[in-house]
Amino acid sequence: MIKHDLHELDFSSCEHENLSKAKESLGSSCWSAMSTLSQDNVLAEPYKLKIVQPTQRVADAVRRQALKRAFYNVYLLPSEHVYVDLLTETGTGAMSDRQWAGLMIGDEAYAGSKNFFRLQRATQEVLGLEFVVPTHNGRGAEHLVANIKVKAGNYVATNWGSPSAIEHFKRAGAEVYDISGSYELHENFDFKGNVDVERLEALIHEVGPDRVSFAHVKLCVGPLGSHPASLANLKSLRDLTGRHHIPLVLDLSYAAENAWFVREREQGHSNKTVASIVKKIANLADVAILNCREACYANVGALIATNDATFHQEVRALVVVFEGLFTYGGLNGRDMEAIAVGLYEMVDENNLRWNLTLLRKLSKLLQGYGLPVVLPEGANGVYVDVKALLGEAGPNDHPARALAAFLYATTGVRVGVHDQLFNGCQHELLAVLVPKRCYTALHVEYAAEALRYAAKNAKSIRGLRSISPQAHFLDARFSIVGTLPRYVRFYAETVPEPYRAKAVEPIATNSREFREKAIKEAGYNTFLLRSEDVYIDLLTDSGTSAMSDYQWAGVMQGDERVGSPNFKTLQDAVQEVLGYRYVVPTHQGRAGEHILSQSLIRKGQFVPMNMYFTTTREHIEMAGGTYVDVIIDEAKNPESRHPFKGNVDLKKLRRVIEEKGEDQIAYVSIAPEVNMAAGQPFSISNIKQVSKICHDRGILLIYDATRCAENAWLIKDREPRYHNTSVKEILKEMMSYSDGCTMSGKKDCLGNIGGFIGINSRRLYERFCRMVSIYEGTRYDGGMSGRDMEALARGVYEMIDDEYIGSRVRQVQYLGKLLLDAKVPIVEPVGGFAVCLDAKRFLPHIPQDEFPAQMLAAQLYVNSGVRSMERGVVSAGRDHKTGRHKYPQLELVRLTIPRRVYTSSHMDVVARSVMDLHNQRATIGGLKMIYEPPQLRFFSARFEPMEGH
Ligand code: P71
Repeated sequence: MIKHDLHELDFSSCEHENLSKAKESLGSSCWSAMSTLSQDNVLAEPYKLKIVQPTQRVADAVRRQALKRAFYNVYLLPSEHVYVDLLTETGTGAMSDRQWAGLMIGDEAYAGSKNFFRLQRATQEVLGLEFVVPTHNGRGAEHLVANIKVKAGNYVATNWGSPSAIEHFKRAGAEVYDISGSYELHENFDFKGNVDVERLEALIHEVGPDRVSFAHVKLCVGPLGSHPASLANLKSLRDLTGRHHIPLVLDLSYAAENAWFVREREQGHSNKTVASIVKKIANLADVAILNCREACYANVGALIATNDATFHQEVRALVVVFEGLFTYGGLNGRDMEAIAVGLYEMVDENNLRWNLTLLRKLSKLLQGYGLPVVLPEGANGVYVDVKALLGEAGPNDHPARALAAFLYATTGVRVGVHDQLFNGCQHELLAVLVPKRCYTALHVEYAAEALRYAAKNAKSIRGLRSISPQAHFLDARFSIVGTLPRYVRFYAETVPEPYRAKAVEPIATNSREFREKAIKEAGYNTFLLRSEDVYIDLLTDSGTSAMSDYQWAGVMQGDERVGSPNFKTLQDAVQEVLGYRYVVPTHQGRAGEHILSQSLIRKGQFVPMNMYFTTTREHIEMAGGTYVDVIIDEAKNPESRHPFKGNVDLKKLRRVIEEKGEDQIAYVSIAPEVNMAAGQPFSISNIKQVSKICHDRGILLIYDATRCAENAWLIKDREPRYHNTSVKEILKEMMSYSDGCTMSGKKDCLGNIGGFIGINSRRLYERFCRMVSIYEGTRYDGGMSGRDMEALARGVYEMIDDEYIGSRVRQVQYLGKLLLDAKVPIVEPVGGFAVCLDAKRFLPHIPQDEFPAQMLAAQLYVNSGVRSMERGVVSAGRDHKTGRHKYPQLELVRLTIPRRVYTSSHMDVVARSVMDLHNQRATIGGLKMIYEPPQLRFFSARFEPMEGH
């Protein structure tokens, strides 16, 4: 859990929820054997976020108004007014990157689309069924099946799993007969989804098999929540229907979850794969329906699959009437492709395990808060028994709906309702349905807090009255009995990420043996690993951000012609957000450094900096300049808790200028959030003075603005005068003290590539432009594509969103806090983009010329697949004059957190692994360098362990 307010964090004394809390809530089974991370103990999402969709907090007044306009029916609320949306997980989850890629290879042919054949193959491989007809969604499939299979006046026996199916059966003239098991809501039984086979048998005896059109069973849904059926139960159902030649229609939308529970709870299946159990279940069916919105992470579509050639012909004949052609069934080619990919993901056990882990976490939290949760936990959500919660004192009229309305109005969390209106459900349930791969542990914690709050304040809810008696539950309208009760404003301790996942990218786990081999082959250099062999990649935050959906929309709007408007968007963004007059695009940061250094430095000149950065110094030196360090001494002491260790030592700065002479100073180069000092910020009061010193002497002050927004946030957090100032304003002020900047667009600006120079002087602008046209591209693109400029421009606006940047930095601080609590030596205070392990204190027995940080990074990878970066003696390189290693004071391993990519659960895994290494630190030895390139050696140097290790 991340505290709302960082001011509350006092690292020395604060008692903070740490890993043991996380461990508790995730269930201890996940935490065993952590030292060798493998697929069997996934603790965090088995994916990273790839596209995020920002969510807005919604003001109280807006929510109340929205609820009124929605006639107190949460299903009628506009989603943009919902903060955390747990209304339904059907069609609302995040597609994988491969599914999104599938959209791009949609073959929009009318007949015989490529994507249909891929879909057919996936159906055969995953379900083991030969024939498939797609339909536009579940209702489309149910409609066709009802139309073909129902004989008017006959019975359809169903477990009441799908309200829309029942509607279709009735419309086709069937008498609907309930064969759902008769379990109590709170009965503790593993398979409350079991079908009442005896009841079906009784029906067959009573009316004769000819009068039963078919049996219809939807797995893992129903009036009690989302409970599975045992394989034995399904088999006996199959035996019965088979004996009487009654077709069995199985809705397999939750077959994978059902299979998971079969393996977990039913004897004799513990060594089977989910995929094999799914196939087994599917093969019990004469007709299978699959709602792809529920089953396979798709936003649209369903399938009818069968081995029955005659039935298949019938479906093909009818699909053209209601849906489309048999090779597209009312779907885009691209959606068929996304479904085909999704079918394989449906039986992916890493995904399933995590989805269910998150649900279990939610259930445990709610139970801990004393809410009456339906147990055992089911497949698609957590159900809260509102009658038990509110008791006699609660309202009689639609209590669950009233509670859902109150929950939304007060907290912005929306949940579903299962009641009489929903499928004639006899209970009053809040259905907390978590969209798959979309929300994180923090969202779930927030929702749990919201539910606790609503439950506590619900006593005074008076209920809702229906004003639309015949309406479907989605459209029903209500008036409120009395008024919404007065309430104490909701305050959550948990601050969830201000976005949800819209696309995810699977990440690999592998064995320790595999990683030992991989790091050896990489010469113990994490730069030389293949990313596909990395589990959690904390090498860098550079170019690794997840872009927002809005940025991706910008990618689509890239204009690749000469004179692209995308440059103008970028120029406007830089001028508006950073305040520079002129903008010179460059393909990334170091290109700007090249141009700047070559344009401003005369051989023999000096560049004072607040610590060096590798590429920046390289370019200064290549231009014949010399870097002079003017950062405060505290920056080099990892134990100093100075809040602004990025500050310039003004005395040092004045001295350099005096000693060298003003005209020997090419410019002063200052970096916000100093990279090599573990992300330490400077303060406004310091930079103001630096600016004055420079400008009094006619010296240019140029920023390396790479992480300027994070610095601004840290100013807001740590510099008392700025607590109530927005990041946007702080940043504008910060930048106003300089004359220009280079910028790597790959960090704070949320681009995957790109950069620019901002400059106020017209003369310098022209000079830079001449260089750009030689080395980069034109002055209107800097070698970037139109789409990248557009995405970057949009990122520049997004980086100054206080919610976003706060959440970003809090995540970093959270990891730091976990490590500090465990007494792991890290650089303090924790900066805004990385947590740095202090290798000198971590491995005091390894001398610096045996590269302790390099080895620590290698061992972290071996331990858990987490990739980090050495920032010590290897990165510092050699002294050009003496040829000897430069021995930097800081010997660090940087755990760099990409933006909007990983979750707090990933941070828990990282922390756990570092602690593990710390416990066994005495066994770790040093390295010797066996290959060294001439420049920026850290990228490609190779090492091997010292003898004896
Ligand atoms: C980082 C990077 C990327 C990197 C660069 C060199 C070695 C290892 C990793 C890049 C920066 C940066 C600062 C403060 C300029 C650049 C170059 N950082 N200034 O931290 O942090 O920008 O990568 O866009 O060319 O992993 P560029």
